[in-house]
Amino acid sequence: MKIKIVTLFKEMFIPFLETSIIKRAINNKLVEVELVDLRTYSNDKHNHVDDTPYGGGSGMVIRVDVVKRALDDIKSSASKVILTTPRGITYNQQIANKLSKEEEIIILCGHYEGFDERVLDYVDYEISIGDYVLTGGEIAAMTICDSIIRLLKDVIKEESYKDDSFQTGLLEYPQYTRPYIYDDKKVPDVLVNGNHEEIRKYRLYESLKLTYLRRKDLLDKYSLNKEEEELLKKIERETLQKK
Ligand code: 6GU
Repeated sequence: MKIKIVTLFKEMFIPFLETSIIKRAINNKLVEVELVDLRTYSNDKHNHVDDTPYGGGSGMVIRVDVVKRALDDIKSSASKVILTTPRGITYNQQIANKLSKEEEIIILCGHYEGFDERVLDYVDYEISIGDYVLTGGEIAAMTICDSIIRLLKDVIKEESYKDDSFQTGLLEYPQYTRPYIYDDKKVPDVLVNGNHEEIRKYRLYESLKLTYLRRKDLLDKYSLNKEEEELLKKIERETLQKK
């Protein structure tokens, strides 16, 4: 996969691209990431990419002609163009899974100033990463990149993400490692007994319980199998008793 990021702040991406799993994925050629400076596509001598808004008001607006020149230069027939904006659809794992199957994506980093509305004619998706406002789309672009890159073949072992919160539709079960006792708290017995069937059942139960207690909205979308239905009934009974 190829990811092109169009931004006025390329430097923000350097530590992100040069650390840990993302760095390794790039070095192993599992993904190619290109940083594109929008300013290169300005056509005035001061390298302006924005101008004052029609109708007046404070702030500046990114010009559509500058963005279009950038896209014309870097777009291929396979590219999907994403604009990061708080107005977009809220990003989630399902969108990450879908985007991870694309050959090439271009991410246009939004800006607190905003883009000329006509930019939308050249964009496939408008994406927000949640209901809060960032000063620019760079952190959103990194979030999107990170979540996509980790899903690409050979970047991490599939076992590492198949139980992820949201990948299954349930929140992930709790994990423990050494020490066995810490501050008088022991690791649950079932995890040290070596009975794999019991461990599987315990983890499923804990996953369901966390999701039930914290994210009922996820559970409503999830289709339960027979075993999960039984476990959930038990969880419902137990929480009612506690109240
Ligand atoms: Cl994509 N951009 C900005 N500026 N703020 C956001 C966002 C994006 N997603 C959530 N807040």
